[in-house]
Amino acid sequence: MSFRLQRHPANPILVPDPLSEWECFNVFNPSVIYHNGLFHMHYRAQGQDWISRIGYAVSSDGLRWNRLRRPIFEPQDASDSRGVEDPRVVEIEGVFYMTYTAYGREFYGSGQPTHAGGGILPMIARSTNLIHWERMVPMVRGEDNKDHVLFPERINGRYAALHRRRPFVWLAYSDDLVTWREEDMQPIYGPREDNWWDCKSVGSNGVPIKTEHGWLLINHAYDQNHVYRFGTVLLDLEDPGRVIHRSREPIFWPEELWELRGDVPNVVFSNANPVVDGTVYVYYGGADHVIGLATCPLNDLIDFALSS
Ligand code: BMA
Repeated sequence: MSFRLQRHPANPILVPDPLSEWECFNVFNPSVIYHNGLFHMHYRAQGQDWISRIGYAVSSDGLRWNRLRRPIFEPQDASDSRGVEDPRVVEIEGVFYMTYTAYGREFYGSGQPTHAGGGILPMIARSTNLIHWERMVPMVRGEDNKDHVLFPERINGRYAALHRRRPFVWLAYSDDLVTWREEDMQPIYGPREDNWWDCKSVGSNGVPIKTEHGWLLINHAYDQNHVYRFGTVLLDLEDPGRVIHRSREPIFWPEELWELRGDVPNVVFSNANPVVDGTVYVYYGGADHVIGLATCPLNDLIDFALSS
C-alpha cells in the first residue's frame, strides 16, 4: 500500500523575515500545538549571528500566522550558547513542556566532545502560557542525543519519552521529568539494511498520536545520500517499547525546490503532527530554511500504519 502526505497549496507557510536580525536567514523545524482553538507555533530561527533561537507565532487556521517580533526562548549560558534547536511542545496535565536540543560550546561528559569542540543536550523546559519558558534538565549528558519527544500522557503512571541515542530510537520513563535513569531506558528500533530509505539514521518527529490501535508515530530517517524521508511506526499502547508495525515505504520526501535546496539540501524535518478535526497537520522545515505544511486524514494514516 502506498500513501503520501499532501502538501498544502499555500506552501511555504512561513519564511525568514529579511528585516529581522534574529530570523532573517532561516525559520524551520517548528513545533505546533492546537490549544484553545488556536494553532501555536514555536519555531527555530537563525539570523545574523547564526545562533538558533525559538520564535512564536499564532494562527486560527494553521496557515496564516501572526508572529511575535522577538524570540520567546534564547540561549542562556555555555550549555546552549550556540543555539536552542528543534522544539517539540506537548501539554501534560495542564502544563506545557518543550523538548529541545541545546547546542553549547561546552561539552558535559567524560569522553570526546560530540559537536565541533562542544556538545548537545536533550533538554526539557516548562511553561504555563506557551510564551514564558523555564529550563528544566537534560534527559542525559555527554552523548550525541536528540530528537526527544514526550508522550502526551503518563503511561502506567509514569512520564514517557522517545529519544535518539545512535543508532536507535529509545524509550525512557521518569517519575518526575527530572530524573531519567539508565535502567528505565530501552532501545526500540533502529536503521534498516543498506539501500533502505532509513538505512543510515532514524529519529522521532512530533508528539506520538494516541489511537485505539496503538501510539502512532511519524518518524524521519535518511539514507546513504542524506535524503530525509518520513515513515510511520505503531507502538503498543500499554508497552510502547513494543513495535507493532513499521512502514516499509516512506510517506513523504523532498520534492519541491525549497525542500531540495536551501541551507541544507534534501531535508524535510518535522517536529509537529497535531490532529485537528480528524486531520493530521504535519509541519516541517524545508531544507533547514522555510516552513511547510502537509496533511492527511488521521484514519487513512492509521490504515497505512497498520498495513504497509
Ligand atoms: C538534524 C537536526 C535538524 C536538521 C537536520 C538536517 O540533525 O539538526 O535540526 O534539520 O539535521 O540538517
